[in-house]
Amino acid sequence: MAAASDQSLLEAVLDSWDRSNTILVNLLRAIPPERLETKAIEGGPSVAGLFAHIHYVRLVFVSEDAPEFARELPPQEWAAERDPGRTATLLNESASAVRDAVRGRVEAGREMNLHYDHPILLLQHMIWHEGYHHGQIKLALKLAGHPIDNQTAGPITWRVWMQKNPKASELKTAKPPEKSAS
Ligand code: NI
Repeated sequence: MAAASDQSLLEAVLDSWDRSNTILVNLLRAIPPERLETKAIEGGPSVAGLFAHIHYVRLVFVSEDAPEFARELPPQEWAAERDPGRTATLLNESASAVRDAVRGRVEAGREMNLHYDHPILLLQHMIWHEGYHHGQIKLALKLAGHPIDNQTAGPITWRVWMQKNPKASELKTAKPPEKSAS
């Protein structure tokens, strides 16, 4: 396969990751802050805890598989952040770490250190993992009597995957911030 074609496939894969993170952050922003403590079952994780878990898992896999792109791990996997704005910032940062790790290892032609037959599988694993928890979050809200209706969910989730030439405003959260200096 020609190198140019490889590059365009990589960009498409990275775009899929950006869209997946946008959808996750859009879901977070669609949930009233007072409902972040909702749980599907007694003793299970809260909605806020699930978002924290997603962030943590991203960073653990980056640290294990491409440590040159590792960022500081939160002290606790399920430590729920109460401020959705802060959670959104963290999710954008960990999305950026995954993106950098996958791009870095693909472009360097290097394998991941511990898992995966190809660096792109890290990204696809995270998309699968986060879709799994996305459904759990929506179900928890539904069971608590606060469903996100389809009119709200459609444009901020499925449409982000499918639409061609998404408008810049809708992609804004898709672009993780540039890596911070810290
Ligand atoms: Ni999980």
